[in-house]
Amino acid sequence: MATTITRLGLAAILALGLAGQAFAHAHLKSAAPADKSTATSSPNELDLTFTESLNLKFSGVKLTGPDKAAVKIGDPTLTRKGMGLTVPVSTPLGAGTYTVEWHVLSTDGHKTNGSYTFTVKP
Ligand SMILES: [Cu+2]
Repeated sequence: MATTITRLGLAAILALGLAGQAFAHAHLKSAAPADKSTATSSPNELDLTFTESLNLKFSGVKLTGPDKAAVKIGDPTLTRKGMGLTVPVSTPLGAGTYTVEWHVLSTDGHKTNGSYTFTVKP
């Protein structure tokens, strides 16, 4: 009897855990260059990792330079089982602080967005 109750309890915990995951939104977990970091050379890509897998078609990144002008960057690709977004940066970035604005649609259908900055100081 005690074993049955324990099993039911475990099943309930598992079900709650899975439901919680299904309803979670995609939040930025980490990035390279990292938030508020200083890069000693121009990065050749922006690499963002999210907490959920993404729908590439509705996800994107915008890079703004120290002069507030948009920097031309490549098309994003999905990495790390759909939870990573990698964007090539072919334009060498001069010294200054850059802003990365991201917007994503996670595969559960929720949209999230945010921004962070990094500094290039060669
Ligand atoms: Cu969600």
